[in-house]
Amino acid sequence: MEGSKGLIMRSTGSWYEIRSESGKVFKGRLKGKFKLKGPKTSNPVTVGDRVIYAVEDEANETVVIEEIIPRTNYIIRKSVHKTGQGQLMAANVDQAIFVMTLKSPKTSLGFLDRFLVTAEAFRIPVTIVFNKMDLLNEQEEDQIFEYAALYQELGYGILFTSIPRSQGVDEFKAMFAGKVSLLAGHSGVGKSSLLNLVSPHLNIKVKEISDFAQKGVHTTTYSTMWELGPETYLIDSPGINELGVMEIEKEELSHYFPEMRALIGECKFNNCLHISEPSCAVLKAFEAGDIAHSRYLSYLSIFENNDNRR
Ligand SMILES: Nc1nc2c(ncn2[C@@H]2O[C@H](COP(=O)(O)OP(=O)(O)O)[C@@H](O)[C@H]2O)c(=O)[nH]1
Ligand SMILES: [Mg+2]
Ligand SMILES: [Zn+2]
Repeated sequence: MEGSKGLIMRSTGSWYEIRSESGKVFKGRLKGKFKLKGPKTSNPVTVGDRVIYAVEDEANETVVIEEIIPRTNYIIRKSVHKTGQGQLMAANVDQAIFVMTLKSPKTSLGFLDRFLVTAEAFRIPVTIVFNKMDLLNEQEEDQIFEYAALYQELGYGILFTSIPRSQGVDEFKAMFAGKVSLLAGHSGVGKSSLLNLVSPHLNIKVKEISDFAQKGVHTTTYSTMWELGPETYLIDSPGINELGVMEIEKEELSHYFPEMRALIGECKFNNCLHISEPSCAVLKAFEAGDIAHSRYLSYLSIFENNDNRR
């Protein structure tokens, strides 16, 4: 059993829950002299990490984590205690699914854009799910289609859903298969309801998934991973909705707006911030209507570090 491969499903700080390839769950700890290769963080291993472990105690089903398999990506957030170290929230995330609604409750484009910027920074593809389509009148529906066209053009996946109409529900279920996903969005948009359709037996456990959007409340939290099906996992991270407030360097910000990223090389100054510089390709595109007003506003808002989460 030496050198088996496993998946980290849960962490409590010093102990980890590791799923073997055959589906057995072990309790594991890090090897004493654990060599860290990744970023400097308060927790070296996180949910979603693929690891190599060795069985330590067969009877007690405990293992020792010997190695972390290189990550395809990871989510890190500034440490609660500002020790300069970040906290790893999750690793090897295949996709994020962002559920939003135009009303009951309203999700602002600013909140969406902040989430998208963070996802771009961590290289996580996003699908935007517009839920509660049944609540919209014709005008509001047109508004949603306009949003959808904008974000589709930017490269994001789009899905329209309504639970009472069973609209988009099969597509929603299919999105999860064979992937490690994050589910995000404001409280009340329908995440739990949609998730119940994907995996009814999880029902109660993940009821409060990603519903931690309370402003300013930072607690030490650990992510958990739920198995929805074969090779299909959902990361439940209390910090997901806080990702939108992650600090990003001003100089880097435009890299995380796909429509700006393509233009950056054309600005006169290579350190252009696209605010008021002369011969700025981004400003030119904005003035020509090639960059959406709402997107540029989000850029400015994040740039100024305004709290624009709602
Ligand atoms: N009209 C309508 N209501 C929905 C839909 N999806 C969810 N809801 C309702 O919205 C409320 C909040 O849903 P919930 O799943 O708890 O949202 P969460 O906070 O994102 O997990 C519940 O009363 C759901 O029944 C939908 O597509 N249409
Ligand atoms: Mg919920
Ligand atoms: Zn510029």
